[in-house]
Amino acid sequence: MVEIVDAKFITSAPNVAAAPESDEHNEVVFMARSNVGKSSLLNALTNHKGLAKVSSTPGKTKLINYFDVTFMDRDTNDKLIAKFVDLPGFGYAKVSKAMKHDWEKNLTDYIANREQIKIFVHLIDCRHPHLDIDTAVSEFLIEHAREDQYIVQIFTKIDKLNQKEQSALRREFPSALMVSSAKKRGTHKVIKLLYDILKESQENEAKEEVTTDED
Ligand SMILES: Nc1nc2c(ncn2[C@@H]2O[C@H](COP(=O)(O)OP(=O)(O)OP(=O)(O)O)[C@@H](O)[C@H]2O)c(=O)[nH]1
Ligand SMILES: [Mg+2]
Repeated sequence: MVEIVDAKFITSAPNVAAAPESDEHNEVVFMARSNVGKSSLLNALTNHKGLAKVSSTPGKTKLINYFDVTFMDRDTNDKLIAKFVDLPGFGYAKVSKAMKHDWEKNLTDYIANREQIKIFVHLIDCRHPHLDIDTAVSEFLIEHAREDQYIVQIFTKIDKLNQKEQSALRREFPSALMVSSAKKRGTHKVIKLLYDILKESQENEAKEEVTTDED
């Protein structure tokens, strides 16, 4: 079993220019419409109640927050270090138009220009799987993701659907994951998937370094 054994806040940045420097491609970016449950999921994944602030007032997280996260494979004792990045929620209606524009520009800049991103995690409220804004985000990601980057879709608050509704959603989005941070369901699958992607890409990068060294 893979677990996250350590997670700590490193820093906040207002934009991509102020993001922490790093040579690694090990960032997992969490993006969601405001109030979808992003902070709750970060806390559930890392088993750390107060890591990311959960709020009942949408749009509270306005900075890009960075966390150092240590994965551990309990079967092999392999460790892997990554960064989780909590992006500000998008599509929050109650901010002024100008502010909304700045905010969205900031986010799209970040997604398109932050080299270190390995995985985009797009969180969607399971009760509203077809919102225009989420479709727009999906399309933006598909268009902008590099060949070596991954997109993972996760439906949140799955405890709000009954079994029948869950099955229907699963049939419609067969490659998406489903979680409930409140009931701690689905979190292990998320951790395992992120770990497997990060691990494989780390090994590939190591191989590439060897080949370039030999040139
Ligand atoms: N039922 C249920 N409620 C949840 C779940 N996850 C989060 N919530 C609730 O949804 C609300 C928003 O949760 P947050 O984790 O703060 O959401 P966020 O996406 O980080 O929101 P912003 O940072 O404001 O954009 C809170 O009231 C949470 O308690 C879940 O799995 N199930
Ligand atoms: Mg939040």
